[in-house]
Amino acid sequence: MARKVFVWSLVAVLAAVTGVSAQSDTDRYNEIRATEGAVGSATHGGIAEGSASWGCESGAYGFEGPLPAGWGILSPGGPIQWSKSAGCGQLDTIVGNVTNGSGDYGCAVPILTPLVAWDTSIVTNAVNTTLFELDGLQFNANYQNVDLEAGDEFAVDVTLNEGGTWTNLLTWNEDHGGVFGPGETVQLPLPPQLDNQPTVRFRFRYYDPPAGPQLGLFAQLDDIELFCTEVPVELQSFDVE
Ligand SMILES: [Ca+2]
Ligand SMILES: [Ca+2]
Ligand SMILES: [Ca+2]
Repeated sequence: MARKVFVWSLVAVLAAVTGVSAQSDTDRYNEIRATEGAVGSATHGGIAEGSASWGCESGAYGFEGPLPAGWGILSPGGPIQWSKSAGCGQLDTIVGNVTNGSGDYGCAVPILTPLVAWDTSIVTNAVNTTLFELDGLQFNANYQNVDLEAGDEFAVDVTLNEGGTWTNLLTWNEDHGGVFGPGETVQLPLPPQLDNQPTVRFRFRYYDPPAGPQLGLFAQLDDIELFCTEVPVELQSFDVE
């Protein structure tokens, strides 16, 4: 499954998911978005953690079981945090999974609490991409934007240094999906800087960037999958006798 071939049309996908077409993937990689959030302070937000990790050959994580080993919830900006299906209360009972996925899903629902500041991320385990080229990150999502002073955003970031610096790969500040579905299936191309690295972690961040409390509705995630191509060892190194 991990070697399933996708046609990752870089320009088309970037234009579709971010509205950006002129910027190269390297430019986007170099656009440092945020530095806060060392992964060591992540919790599990009340979701159980399993023993199997996620990565190039694990297939998708669809929130049906416990979190993959090493995943965490990082919520430095306030009381709202990603949780799983039933933890989202009325969003789950009234709306349900509107990501294009099925069954359980990840969700955060600021609209169901009093107005507060928030900043919550689902952070993946550290993936060792040695001997792999990363083809792309795929996930199902639904993001309901509130654009009062551009107060809320959904972003996907990556770190190669355990949260010391995060680099932005995608930002949404507009609706993606309908309140009652459908959702959106995202195929995010990944820059070559992520290939052949010892620790690659992604985060799915939902937050309100301006100072103070902002209004938010909800975000949902499901079926998060990394697509990789294994690089044959003979192309990486050879013995000299
Ligand atoms: Ca699911
Ligand atoms: Ca917004
Ligand atoms: Ca804020």
